[in-house]
Amino acid sequence: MLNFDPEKLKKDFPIFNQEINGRPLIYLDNGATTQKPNQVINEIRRYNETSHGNPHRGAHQLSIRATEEYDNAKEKVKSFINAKSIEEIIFTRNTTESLNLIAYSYGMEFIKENDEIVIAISEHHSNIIPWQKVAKDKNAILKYMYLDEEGRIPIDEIESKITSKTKLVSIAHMSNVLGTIHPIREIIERAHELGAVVVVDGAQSTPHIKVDVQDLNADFYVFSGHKMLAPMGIGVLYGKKELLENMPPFLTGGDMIEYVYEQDATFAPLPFKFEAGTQNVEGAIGLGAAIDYLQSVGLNEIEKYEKFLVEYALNKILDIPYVNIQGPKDLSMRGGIISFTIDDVHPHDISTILDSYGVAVRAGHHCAQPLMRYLELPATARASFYLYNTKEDIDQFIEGIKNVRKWLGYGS
Ligand code: 7TS
Repeated sequence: MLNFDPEKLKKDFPIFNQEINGRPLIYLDNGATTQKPNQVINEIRRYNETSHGNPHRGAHQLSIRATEEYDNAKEKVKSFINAKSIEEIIFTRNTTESLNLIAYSYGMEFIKENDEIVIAISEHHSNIIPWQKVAKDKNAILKYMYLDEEGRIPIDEIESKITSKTKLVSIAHMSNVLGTIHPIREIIERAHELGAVVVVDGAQSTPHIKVDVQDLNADFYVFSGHKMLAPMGIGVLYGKKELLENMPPFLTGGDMIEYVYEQDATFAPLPFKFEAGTQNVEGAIGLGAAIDYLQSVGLNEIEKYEKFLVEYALNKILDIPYVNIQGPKDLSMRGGIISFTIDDVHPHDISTILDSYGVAVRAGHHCAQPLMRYLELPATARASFYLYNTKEDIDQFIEGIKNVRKWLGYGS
């Protein structure tokens, strides 16, 4: 039994008060970005109407209020992922910026010639390109863990790729294409035994499953607000304090300094050392409100509900002979993402035809071109679920799928 009613919860999201092509909007592109509840929209409005100022810069009331609200949002993030202190929480723009910060600051400082960096073939470009750059600049080696036919990383692949030469492993907790939940606990244990640090790209996991960075023992954990009901332009980098303390600043300028002299400067303590310039305060406040909302439902409940939705959808899709599914069949290894193809139909046509049924799904390479090449697919269509999706949404999605080939003139 669920502790929330998805139909009722959906009413919190004003975007659903509209029709698309004469049908109720069915939003199944949550892997790309999510919608906002009134609780988040109203909180950002309240901040702008009562408390907007530049934090950490002034003694006047609005600056003080903005500082308190910004710091309070950081406290919420800290508790949400169970970090030890707010010194370990850096606000960035998004997952991409968080990964770049780690690559430029940690990678450029600590990766040396012939060191190995290990990632998975299923990574998003954001978790590939920064490591390509570090590997090229440092004459290091970028190695890939490959997947089995169900999109999982086999244990022997982990053991053969992560070795004593490995200095850093960077891995998505959940694949944005396959929905696979990777065995990051095992990967972290193996990497630590061999002295490597582990970066976890939590862009697709943090919104959907309970994340405890201390329990996982992740060295870095990154995610984006806009995939978890918050605005765009706010992201998070969690890093262990002892690592962050030894890393040089990424961006430099205002707010990240202690003393500045003509030729030199000393830097502010954590977390401010990594937060140069005026920050996205309303984004942070929106993220705080989104966390409150998610916690009021409960991450374990959300995960359970999404598993139900995926199972419901997969059972229906697997009955359709011309639809092919990517990713693990075992539900315990996958989250709320279903990538699929339809025989003889380009994924962009699937997306366009589903749009005429009011159903929003993504089509393309999903910013994972090496994975697409590995799977020998030009593209897939992808449905990705969240807590406001309902069984009826899936029924409408399936009805749309059953009509795709008919639209294009096939018999069935
Ligand atoms: N890592 C993963 C696993 C992602 O899914 C994404 C975004 C990113 C990093 C980058 O996040 P950003 O907020 O910095 O852009 N993934 C997707 C997607 O699957 N469709 O659109 C964006």
